[in-house]
Amino acid sequence: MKLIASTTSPFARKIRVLLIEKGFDDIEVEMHNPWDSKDELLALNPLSRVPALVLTNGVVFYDSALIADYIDSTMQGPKFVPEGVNRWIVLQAQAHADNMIDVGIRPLLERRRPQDKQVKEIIMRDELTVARGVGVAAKLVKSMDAQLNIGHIAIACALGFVDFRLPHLKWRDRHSELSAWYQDMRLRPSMQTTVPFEGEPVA
Ligand SMILES: N[C@@H](CCC(=O)N[C@@H](CS)C(=O)NCC(=O)O)C(=O)O
Repeated sequence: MKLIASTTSPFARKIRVLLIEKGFDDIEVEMHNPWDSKDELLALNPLSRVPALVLTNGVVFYDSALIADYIDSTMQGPKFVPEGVNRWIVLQAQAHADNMIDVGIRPLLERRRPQDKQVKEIIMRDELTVARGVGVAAKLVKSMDAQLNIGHIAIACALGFVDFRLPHLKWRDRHSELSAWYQDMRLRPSMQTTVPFEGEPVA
C-alpha cells in the first residue's frame, strides 16, 4: 500500500495523521505536486489530486473521506470512525473541516493570479466563510466525545491549513477554547511529523 500526498495538502495530512494514530507509521508516502499534473500522478489519479491511496492489488482510491473510511474499516488498530449516533456527528465534523479547506483554497489561488486580475470580493467572501467555519468547528469539537476521532483529526488539519495559508485570519483571538484544544492536538506526534511545508515538490 502507498499513499500519494503532498507536503502541504491538509487533506493528505488528515490521512497521514490517521495512519500514524492507527499505528501504521511505516506506510510508504510518495509526495507529488498535484498542480504540476505530471504523468506519474495522472496515472494514479487522472483528476490530479492528492491524497490517493494505492492498494497492493493496484486499485487506487481518492477523496480523503473515502480513504479515511477505507483505512478505518479495513486496517487494524483503534477506530476513528465510531458506530452509532456518534458516527454522524463525527462524519459531519469531517465534512465541515474538508469544506472549510475547499473554501480556503480559493482565495489562495486567487492571490496567486497577477495582482491586477485578482477579484478582491472573492478573496474577502471566502475568507469570511472560513472565519465563520472556524466558529462552527469550535462548536463541533465541543459536541463530540473526547476520544480522538476522524472529526477531530480533520478539524485539526483544517486549522493547521488556516495557520499555514491564511494566518492573517487570526482565529485564536476569537476562539480561545478551540485554541487550547488545538494546542494539545498540535503536540501529538502524528501532527508534529506532518506539519505542512513548502518543499520540493509543493502543492
Ligand atoms: N475532496 C478531495 C479534495 C482534494 C484536494 O483538493 N487536494 C488538493 C491539494 S490540498 C489538490 O490536489 N489540488 C489539485 C487540483 O485541484 O488540481 C479530498 O478530500 O481528497
